[in-house]
Parts: sequence; C-alpha cells; structure tokens
Amino acid sequence: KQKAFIFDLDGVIVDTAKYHYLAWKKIADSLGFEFTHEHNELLKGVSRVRSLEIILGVGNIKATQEQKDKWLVEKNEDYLNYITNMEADEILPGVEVVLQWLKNNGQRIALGSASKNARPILEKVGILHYFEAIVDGNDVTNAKPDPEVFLRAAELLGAVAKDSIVFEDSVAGIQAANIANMVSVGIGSRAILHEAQYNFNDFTEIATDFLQTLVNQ
Ligand code: B16
Ligand code: MG
Repeated sequence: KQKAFIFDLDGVIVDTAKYHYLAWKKIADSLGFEFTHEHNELLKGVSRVRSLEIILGVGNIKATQEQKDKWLVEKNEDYLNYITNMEADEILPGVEVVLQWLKNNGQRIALGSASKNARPILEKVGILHYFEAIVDGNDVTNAKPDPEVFLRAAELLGAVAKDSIVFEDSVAGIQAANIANMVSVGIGSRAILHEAQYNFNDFTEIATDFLQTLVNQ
C-alpha cells in the first residue's frame, strides 16, 4: 500500500530548538530577565509570533506592536546566523535510515512544520530530495494543534487522513495529528507525548518491521 508519511522538522529531523533558544535568550537578556531551558519547552511547535508572546509573558513585559515586530526580526536574523552552518551531521540519529526505507518502499513523504525556515534547513542538511511536499509556517494560517498543516500535506501527497502517519515531538503536533484522524507517532518522552498512538525516544528505536506494519494497516 502507499501511505503518506508526514514529518515535523524541529525536534524530529533536526535539533534546532537549541538555536531557537539561543536567539530568544538574547532578546530576553537584552530585556533583563531570565529565559531558561524549561521556558524554551513552551515554545516547541509554536509559531514565531506566539513564541514572542510567551516570552514576553515570562518577563512580564508589555510592548507596542512596532517593538514586537522589531524583536521578531532580530530573533530571526540571529536564528538564521545559527542555522547557516548546519550540515548533515545535525540530522538526528536514525532519521535518514527511515527516510531511505520509506523511499525504497515506494512511500510518499512530506514535511509539516510550523517553521518559516524549513526549506533552507532541509537543503543545508542535504535531505530536501526525500520530500515530495513541504507545508510550513509560510503556508498555513492556523497553528498546531489545528490540523491544517498536516491536512494540507496529506492533500498534496494525494492521501486521505487515515492513510497518513505523522511524526511529531510536540504535544500540540500530536493533538493536531489526532484531530486530523491520522496515525500519530510521538518522538520523545512518553510522559510528555502520552496522547500519541505510538511513541519512541528517537528514530533509532523505529525498526523497519514497525514501518512495514504502518504501511500494511
Ligand atoms: P521559525 P516545528 C517550530 O517548528 C519550532 O518547534 C518552534 O520552536 C518555532 O518557534 C517554530 O517552528 C517557528 O519557527 O521562527 O523558524 O518560523 O517543530 O513545527 O518544525
Ligand atoms: Mg517540532
């Protein structure tokens, strides 16, 4: 059977959360409040604009729209500096083995990410060619847990929801997949991603037997 396999980007394919963190921390530092790794967890899968709102909430900072727009530009410029030197060694363990298996077995692959920088990142780490469709932060109006991003990706691959499988590291992303009636596979801690239908700590735990089961379902 041919299925649609939809991958989130940050936290699933690459660990860009650390770069988002450094870039946001710079903004927080300049405003004089502490922005910790725990705070950074709140930003996973969340859009850039919403991330800023959360950060300003942490620092209890009120600002005009003009000021917010300035910080958003600053943060992204800084983030782009961090990702500019990304290479294949930043692909998370086991990811490429899974992509290659899916490709070898005639399966269709799409990206479903909240990031507006998704395409250049896939290009830099050298795996853009696996993806038949890319739906990212530039294409959707409703953020996860709204299922829009995954529904669009499935549509572009010509698959119905029940023949679509989503790999996600964020709670909002797992919820989006479940709302869309897709198969949800959580990548990361079971304690956090307990709403996922399946759960693995990382892609090295995903055996081809499991992929074959998903294809046959
Ligand atoms: P950008 P994902 C999300 O990507 C990140 O998890 C989130 O932390 C980030 O704020 C968001 O992309 C927007 O990214 O500023 O590059 O547009 O996990 O949905 O792939
Ligand atoms: Mg993610």
